[in-house]
Amino acid sequence: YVLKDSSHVYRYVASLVQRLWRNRSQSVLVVDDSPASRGLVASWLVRQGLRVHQAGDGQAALDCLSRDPAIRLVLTDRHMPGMDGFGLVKALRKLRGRDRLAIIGVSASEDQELSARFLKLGANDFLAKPFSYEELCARVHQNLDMLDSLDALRELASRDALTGLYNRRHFFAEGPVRLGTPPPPQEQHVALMLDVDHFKQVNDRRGHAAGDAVLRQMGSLLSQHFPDGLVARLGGEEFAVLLTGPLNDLYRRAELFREHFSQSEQHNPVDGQAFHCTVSVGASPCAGQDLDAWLRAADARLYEAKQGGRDRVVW
Ligand code: GH3
Ligand code: MG
Ligand code: MG
Ligand code: MG
Repeated sequence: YVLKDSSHVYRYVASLVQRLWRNRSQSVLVVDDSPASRGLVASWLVRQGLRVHQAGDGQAALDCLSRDPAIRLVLTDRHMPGMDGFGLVKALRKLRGRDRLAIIGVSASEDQELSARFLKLGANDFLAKPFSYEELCARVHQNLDMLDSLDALRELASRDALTGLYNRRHFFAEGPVRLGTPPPPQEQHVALMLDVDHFKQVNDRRGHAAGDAVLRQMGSLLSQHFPDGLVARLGGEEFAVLLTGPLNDLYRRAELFREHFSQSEQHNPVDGQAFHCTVSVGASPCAGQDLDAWLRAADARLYEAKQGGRDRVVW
């Protein structure tokens, strides 16, 4: 069998390994006032390799979720003392959307409306008691797979395809979040705007592939130098970094980066020729709460760097 269709076997093993790895890293929460049925469901999920928490009512479930924010899926009973299943779904949805936390409503009631009410309140799915081990596993995995797909899509939508850095969309979504967090004492938020010097010449003289290689090199050096920063390619050969730290430190790091980039050898992937590129950097400490104004200030410094002869950092 292995010899007849090895690629099929490979795919199967790969998906199995992926699922086991995924399960190990994911927590689920089982909420039911009956210790017996809660325990049974929990043991079935443990058998699937998942990390399982248990809670006896809605409030205990909320406490559990705040203790372990890594919980990805909640299975909840309908009838419970105190906060019941419907109350819990409503409360959970205020904390996290359908695309971040999966909720499966569970109940023994014969009421036909029950599943619809669970779904209308924000549950992703519904299981009617009694259910089999197979059905539980199928629903849990389908919901976890959906969350994984959405995570993968979100990641893809936030990245620049050429450099792997964050893209403009993500930068302008996350920038204000960073800006809204006050820096520790003695530290400041600083924006760097970076632009490759005479990049058009690289394209014109050496070809577009050589230009792309420079951009990828820029991406990898930026990630290497600023792992603590919000690093993005804003477009073309223009990059931005938001950093937090003591001003002197950040100044030194920006200078070190410029030097490293200018000294590193670039390679034309077409003819193998080596060449060098430089970068100009404008830096501005943050004043106020407006990301656009902050970036305009850094951009004005970048313009000065270009006017001043390029291959330099201007503050
Ligand atoms: P300066 O030193 O003043 O910044 O000059 P420059 O030549 O770097 O600036 P200019 O804005 O004139 O040129 C930018 C060039 O970047 C033009 C465009 O063709 C090129 N470019 C934009 N995006 C890409 C890309 O994804 N790949 C490649 N290879 N080139 C790109
Ligand atoms: Mg109950
Ligand atoms: Mg430019
Ligand atoms: Mg340029």
